[in-house]
Amino acid sequence: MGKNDADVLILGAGPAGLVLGNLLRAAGIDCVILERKSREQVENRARAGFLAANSVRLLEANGLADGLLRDGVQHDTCVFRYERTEFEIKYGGLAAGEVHTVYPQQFLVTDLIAEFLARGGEIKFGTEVSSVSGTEATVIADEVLLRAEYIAGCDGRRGVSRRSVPARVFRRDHAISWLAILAEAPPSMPAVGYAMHERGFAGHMARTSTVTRYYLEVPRGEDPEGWTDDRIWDELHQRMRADQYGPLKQGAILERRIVDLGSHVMDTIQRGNLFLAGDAASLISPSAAKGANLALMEAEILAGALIAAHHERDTTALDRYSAECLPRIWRAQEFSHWLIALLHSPAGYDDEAVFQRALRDARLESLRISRANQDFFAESYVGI
Ligand code: RFL
Repeated sequence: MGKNDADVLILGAGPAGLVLGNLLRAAGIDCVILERKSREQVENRARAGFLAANSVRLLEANGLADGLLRDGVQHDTCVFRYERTEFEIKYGGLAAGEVHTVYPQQFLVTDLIAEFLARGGEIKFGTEVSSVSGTEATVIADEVLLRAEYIAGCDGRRGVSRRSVPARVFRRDHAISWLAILAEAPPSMPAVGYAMHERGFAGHMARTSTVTRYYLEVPRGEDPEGWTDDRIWDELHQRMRADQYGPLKQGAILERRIVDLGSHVMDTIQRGNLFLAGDAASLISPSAAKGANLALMEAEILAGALIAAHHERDTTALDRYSAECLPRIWRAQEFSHWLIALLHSPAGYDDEAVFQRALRDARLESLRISRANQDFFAESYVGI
């Protein structure tokens, strides 16, 4: 280890940092993960659930998929409900031929922590990083200076490592907010339901046989505590047109939080010996379920580049890390923007609102009747 505290210091024990750490440990690289929360907190943080086929392949190929292959559920269906009708896209049977595996993120994180420790990795929980230097390859954690050969900034959307990379940052606020709800209730439909209603968007995403995620579009600045269980179910029933298509399976609301839909992309995601991955590198709205999948893809690319640099002193892939990741990040962003435009449209009856809703209905109609449109959707939805 020499004068360094580790070969690679990883900031953040989320999906990005933990996959990276596991791949580096498998290649015999010494790495330490610094995580500000406790182990219990990170193992209980419910967020994503939809893993793309490529993410599953990556986890399987690296011995990280036992839990998700055992308990994950494959989903290949998406339902769109709107004023005119309801239709279903079975994307698993379309051109891309791929499905999602639904496995809650906190289960994946729990598995990845256990495996990283079994591979001899070290995680310092409850350790807050306050600054990072990519040029010096140092971090300050709990007022102690730590050194490494390389630093991986996997500390998410509110981490410190992003601020240490002088990059051009492209931000987009979609000016849309969702109330993200976790309900202790079985899914009400196979996999994903998107409902467009004059009261606003409502979404349904399967999680496990006993927990389902729902979303409700709400005004910006809404207080989640103003949403009682009854009010949530009433609103979901209206927007998902339960009268017409059957009631939702109800249960206690376990979590309600506001998610402001926004994106940011940094161009570049590296500086000296500091490399960003996951939400630290780019933020994407949860509409298309891409965030955790991008995090895994970047962790894989970064692991390969760090292994080549450490073992073979070949930094070609590290030098190209941003160039390798950014086109994939932009493709995910493009689809996420497309989907946001499909799912939301202004209320009211002025010309602009009616025009926007007519365009939205035309897009839905193309998706409903055109196999080519459905193939595009399937490939973009499940691919990364
Ligand atoms: P994470 O998971 O946020 O982990 C970052 C970690 O860094 C720690 N940290 C620090 N540690 C030390 N010092 C500091 N200064 C630190 N600052 C931060 C944090 O405590 C944390 O443990 O980032 P990562 O690894 O990049 O993973 C990204 C994913 O978590 C995220 O993209 C997804 O959850 C987004 N997302 C979804 N993605 C999907 O692919 N499919 C989905 O279905 C999906 N659903 C969602 C989502 C995100 C949601 N929210 C909460 C915005 C649903 C929701 C509601």
